[in-house]
Amino acid sequence: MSEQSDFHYHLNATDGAARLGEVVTPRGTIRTPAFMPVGTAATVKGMYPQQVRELGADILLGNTYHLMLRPTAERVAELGGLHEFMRWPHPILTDSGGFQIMSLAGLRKMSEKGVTFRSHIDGSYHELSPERSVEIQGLLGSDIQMQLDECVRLPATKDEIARALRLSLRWAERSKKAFESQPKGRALFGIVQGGDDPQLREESARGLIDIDFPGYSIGGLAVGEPQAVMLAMIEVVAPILPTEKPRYLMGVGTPDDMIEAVARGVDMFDCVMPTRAGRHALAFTRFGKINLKNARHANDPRPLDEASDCPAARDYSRAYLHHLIRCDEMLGSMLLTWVNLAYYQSLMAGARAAIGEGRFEAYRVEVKEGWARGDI
Ligand code: PRF
Repeated sequence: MSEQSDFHYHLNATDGAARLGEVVTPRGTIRTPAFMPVGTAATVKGMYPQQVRELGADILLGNTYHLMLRPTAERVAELGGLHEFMRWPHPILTDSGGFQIMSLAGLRKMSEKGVTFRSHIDGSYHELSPERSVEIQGLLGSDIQMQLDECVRLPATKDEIARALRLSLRWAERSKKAFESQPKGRALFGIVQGGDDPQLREESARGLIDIDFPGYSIGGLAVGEPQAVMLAMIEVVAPILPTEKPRYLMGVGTPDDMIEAVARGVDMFDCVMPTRAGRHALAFTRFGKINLKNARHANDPRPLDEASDCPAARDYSRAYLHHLIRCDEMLGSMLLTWVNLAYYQSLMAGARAAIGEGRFEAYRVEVKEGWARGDI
């Protein structure tokens, strides 16, 4: 495979700490800052792949944990890999499974070797080691893979955070070794842990940089700490990370979290928020959050945002959306998921344009004023 098709990152412009760039993979280029819609079970719930693409998504996220249980990585591989299986030919990033085991699985046991856990679906026992996680992500055909890590919820003691980050560093090394046999052009990211402790964050980042990865994830945030703590940890980690590699803030977040993280040098995000909130009647717009369950929308003929490019935000009345939700109609979930993913993508497109033109600070102020003003 040529140099050209190898995985790499291009930093095209900076504006303060904010970065405009491109992550180049053989399956396509990811324009950063990027939001990656979550396609946990080989589907972005309620959306057609082509529709997600048309909103401007360059990459989706898939989950080792869910896919190893159903339909299994081996089955996906036999069926041609995850891209072919779900008919998404563009890049896919997969999470390693540890975080999902912690939040979803029953009975878990952590050891140096890995994690054993019980499936949340049928209670069956499974094992996940750093090596097996990378093997599964390889079988899926993931373009950007994550090391297996241990994420501790906050608040936690310094000892507990230190133990988890050091275990994650040892797993990072094993993951990298296991990844060596995979085809060129794919990437494995190390994951920075270290909780809410600046010293431990630095230890984690430096340890991963010594091992050397083509990109770095920032994990262990948005797990119970205030936003100010999360942002402070990004301010510790981002300046240590190599400028020529992409940085991915895992599982974050709200539009405000993303704008603030971009301002501190983060390139990639994923979160279930736009899709999950959409299934729960919550719309993200440039006027802030709008809860369509609220009876005040029952007779409102206005669309969510008449100036939006998204048909779901522009062409359907709030009264109709409210009605669909009241009746538990699946179109209600589909339209609001569409609205939210369109908004998340437009927020990132706006950030990229602003960074390129050296006006990111003005953009940040402008979007925040819109959320503060509200929709009426
Ligand atoms: N580790 C992994 N996946 C994650 C996280 C983490 O720390 C988070 C934390 N916000 C979300 N997803 N592997």
